[in-house]
Amino acid sequence: MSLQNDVFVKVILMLPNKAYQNNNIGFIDLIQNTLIGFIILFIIAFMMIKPIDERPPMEKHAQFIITVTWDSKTSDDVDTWLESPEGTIIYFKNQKTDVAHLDRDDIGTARDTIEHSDGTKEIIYINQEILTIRGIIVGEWILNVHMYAKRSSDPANVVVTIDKITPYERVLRKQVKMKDKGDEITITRFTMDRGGNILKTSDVFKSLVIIKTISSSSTSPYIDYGE
Ligand SMILES: [Ca+2]
Repeated sequence: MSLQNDVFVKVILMLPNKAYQNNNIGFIDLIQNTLIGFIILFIIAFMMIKPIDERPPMEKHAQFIITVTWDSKTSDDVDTWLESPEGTIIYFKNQKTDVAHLDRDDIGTARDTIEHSDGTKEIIYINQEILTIRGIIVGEWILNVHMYAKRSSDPANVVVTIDKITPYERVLRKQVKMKDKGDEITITRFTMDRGGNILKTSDVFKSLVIIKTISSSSTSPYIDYGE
């Protein structure tokens, strides 16, 4: 028993009625034990409180990787064109936007030579453009390929894939042949919902090159098929 209780008990014992004194000592012990019980429960409850995470919730974005690959040893220049539901067109002159970006404009074998640190040069044959969709815009997206420069005599075999990253899913794989300079093909038109899911697709042709040509002609001349 604590010092405070000893003092309190001594005061109680000074009262004349012995029975009354004994009853009060028992009552004091009951109050004390109940109070200790509440304190223990309060400590346990406090320890079980989950700390509040003040960090903002991580925003999840669906990510799509569009890959356009064609014959590795040709100097043909295929271009990737993508129109978002808002009407933004991503292509070699508008490579970086808020929701999508084109990694580079592959112009064929002309840029396939790399120079190492020791000065030696190596040719890595790869003709490929990669376009990444980093956000969700509900509506219809249109993906085209365009033969900007046709330097080889054989038709170009162009393979287009669309991969959803989270969770991974191969959305599309399509191969087309492009014979002439200026050829433009709508690979797919796909409708995206709020969850980043592809609801439906079609391949009804819509020229994006012509749209950009017309919209650019009022401000600056757009050279369509120049090399
Ligand atoms: Ca290109």
